[in-house]
Amino acid sequence: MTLVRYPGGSLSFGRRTYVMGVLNVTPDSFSDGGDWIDPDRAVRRARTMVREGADLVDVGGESTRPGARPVSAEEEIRRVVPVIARLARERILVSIDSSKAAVAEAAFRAGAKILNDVTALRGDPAMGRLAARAGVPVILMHMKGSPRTMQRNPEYRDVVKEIVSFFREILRIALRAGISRDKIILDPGIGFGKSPEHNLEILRRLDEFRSLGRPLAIGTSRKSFIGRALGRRVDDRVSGTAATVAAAILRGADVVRVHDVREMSDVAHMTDLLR
Ligand code: HH2
Repeated sequence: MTLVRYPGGSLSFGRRTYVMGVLNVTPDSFSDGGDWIDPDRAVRRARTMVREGADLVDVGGESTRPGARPVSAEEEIRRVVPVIARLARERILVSIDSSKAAVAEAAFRAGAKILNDVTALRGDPAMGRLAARAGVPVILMHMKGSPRTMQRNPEYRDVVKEIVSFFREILRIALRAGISRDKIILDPGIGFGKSPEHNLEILRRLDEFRSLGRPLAIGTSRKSFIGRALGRRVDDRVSGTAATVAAAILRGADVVRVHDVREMSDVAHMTDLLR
């Protein structure tokens, strides 16, 4: 069992899978853009996700979908902070999905307890030290390139080996910034600079990341490789997502980041019983 402490509590990995519900407070996210931009609706959605089995809610104010338009820190803060503050008051565990230190800092001040950084500290030189000072767990995700360019014909010799080496290097960088090893969670970044075949291979070989000795998070929910495999539009990928969630859990995923919380909580619970 691996205990990961956040300010005021802890997650104990190894016993069961944690379900992270996605809350995009954005006008342009790939599957739910515009749905939760209104703070009241966002808070209601978060409450529903918790009722349906989410252990934590991942709040983001900037879309990272391929080609997404960057957003200023001020705009991102304006979107996420009021929502986080209200969720924190209701004791809902919140992670902040951001690559900007100013946004993360405002989010921690509003009550977010976990950092989810899709750039793995590379997006903002101040992020590592900020996370260290805040004493929060940090999800470090692999991405090849930037959201603007990442889907332009990504190539790897061996996608899993390359991500493992990336994680080794990024762990060193995180430790140098003062983040303790036992606060780190790794995520191979499904869909971030990967072809559909790369995403499938990562999922088939997910157990190879276990050698790094840290909990694994994975975000397959509704992503385009599922649409490509099944010929389904973004609002019709729940079954495909369920298959990926079950497969990931059987190969060692500790956190699954999902939009369809009710369905994926069932999948996670059932798969945990079969593991
Ligand atoms: N995927 C997305 C965003 N954040 N964080 C982690 N750790 N892992 C992921 O796979 C991941 C992530 C993209 O999905 P979504 O938030 O639904 O869309 P958008 O970036 O368009 O807001």
